[in-house]
Amino acid sequence: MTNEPVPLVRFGPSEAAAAAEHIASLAARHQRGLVVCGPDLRGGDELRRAVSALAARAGWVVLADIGSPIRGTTAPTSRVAAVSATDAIVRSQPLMERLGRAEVVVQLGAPHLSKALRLWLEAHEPTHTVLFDAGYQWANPSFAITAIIAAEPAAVLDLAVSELAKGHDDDAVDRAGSPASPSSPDLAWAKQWTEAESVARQVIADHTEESHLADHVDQPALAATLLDLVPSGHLVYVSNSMPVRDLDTFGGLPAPDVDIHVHRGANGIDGLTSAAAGAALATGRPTTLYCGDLAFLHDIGGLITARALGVNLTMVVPDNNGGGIFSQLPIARTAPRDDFADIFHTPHGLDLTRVGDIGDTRTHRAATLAKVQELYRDAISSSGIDVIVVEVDHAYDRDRRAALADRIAARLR
Ligand SMILES: Cc1ncc(C[n+]2csc(CCOP(=O)(O)OP(=O)(O)O)c2C)c(N)n1
Repeated sequence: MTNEPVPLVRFGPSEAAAAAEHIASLAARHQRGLVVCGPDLRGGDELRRAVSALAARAGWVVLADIGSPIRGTTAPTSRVAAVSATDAIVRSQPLMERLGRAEVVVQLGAPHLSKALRLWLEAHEPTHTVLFDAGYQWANPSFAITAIIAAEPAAVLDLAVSELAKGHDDDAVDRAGSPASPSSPDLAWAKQWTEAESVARQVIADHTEESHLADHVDQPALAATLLDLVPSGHLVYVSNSMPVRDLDTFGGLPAPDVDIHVHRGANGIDGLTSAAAGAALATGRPTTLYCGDLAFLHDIGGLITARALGVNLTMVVPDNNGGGIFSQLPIARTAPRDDFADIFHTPHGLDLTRVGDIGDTRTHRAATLAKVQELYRDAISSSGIDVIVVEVDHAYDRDRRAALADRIAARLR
C-alpha cells in the first residue's frame, strides 16, 4: 500500500493540549498503533501510567527496549504490559506479514535498540510517526516523522486518554483491564502482538532452562538468567555490542524498581566501568555492570579508579575472547576465516581474572549458569568490587544462538 504523504506538524512545549488532540484523533481513526519506547526517556510512574492508559484505550501495543523506563519499573503497581522480545518477533517474516503494517507509531525517547524493528518500519512505513522530542533532536534515523511534540509526554498522553475517554464508560475499562463500551477499540492487533510476545518468552524460558543443564554457557541464557537474578532496588549498567542486545531480547521484564542504563549514543564500548561506577556513586544504589570482555578491557583504568573510590559494583563479564558481535554480522560470511579473527573478532587471549592483581578486586570464574547464580548472589551481598568472568566458548554460543533463533522463528510462524 502506498502512503499519502502526511504534512509535518509541530507542537511546542506549551502545546500539550493540541498535541493530545492530535494523538487522540489518530487513536480514534487507527487501531494498528505502536508506542515505541527507547532510552533517554525521563519519566517515572506518571509516564508509565500514561503509556499504559493510552495503549489500553487505543488498543495499541507498547514496544519497550531494555533502556527505556517503560520496561523497567519503579513500582510494582505500574508495570506496563510491554512487549520485550521485539527483536525476535520482528525477525519472523511470516508473522510480520500476517500482522501487517502499523498505521501509527508514537516514539518516546531515543530509537528502540532493535535494528530489525527499524528496518521493518522503513520497509512498511506507518502513515503517521509521532516523535516526542523536547530538544528537537530528531532522534529518528528513518526520517519518517509526521508530527513532532516538544511538550512533556506524560501530560500529553494523559490528556489524549481523557480526550478519547469522553463519553465512554471509563470505569468499565479500568476495572476490567479491557474496554467494555461499544466504542471500545478492536484489540485484534494488540492480541496478536501479545500472543507473539508470550510465545517468544516461552521459547526463551525453555532455552534458558535447558542451558542450566549444560556444561557451557550461552549468552542469551546468561542474559535471561542475570536479569532474573537482579534484585529490586538495583541499578544495572549494560555495555554495547551483544550484552545490550541480549538483555533486550532475552531479558524479559526486570524486577520492580530496577533501573537499567544503557550506553547508546555513538554505541561505543569505551568507558563502561567508569560510567557504571559513576552511576553507582551518584545514586548510592548497588550496581551491576553486564559487560563484554573487550569493553571490560577497554576501561581497566576505570576499574582502578572505581576501586580507589570504594564503589559497590558487581561486574559480570561474558568472556568469549573477543568481539562476538561480528559473528552475527554479514561480514562473518564473506571474510576469510583468518582475516576475520584478526580484524574483527580480535581475540585477546588474556585471563581476565588477573585484574584481581590490581588489588581489592575480588575475581571469580564461572563456566556454568549455576555457578554464575551462586557467585552473583554472593557478590551482591558483599560491598566492594566483584568481577565474575563467565567463560563462553564462542563457537558454542554462536550455535546455541542460531538454534534459539530457529526455535523462535518456527513457533512464531
Ligand atoms: C570505542 C569503540 N571501539 C570500537 C568499537 C567497535 N566495536 C563494536 S562492538 C565491538 C566488539 C565488542 O566486544 P565485547 O565488548 O567483548 O562484546 P561482544 O561483541 O563479545 O558481545 C567493537 C570493537 C566501538 N563500538 N567502540
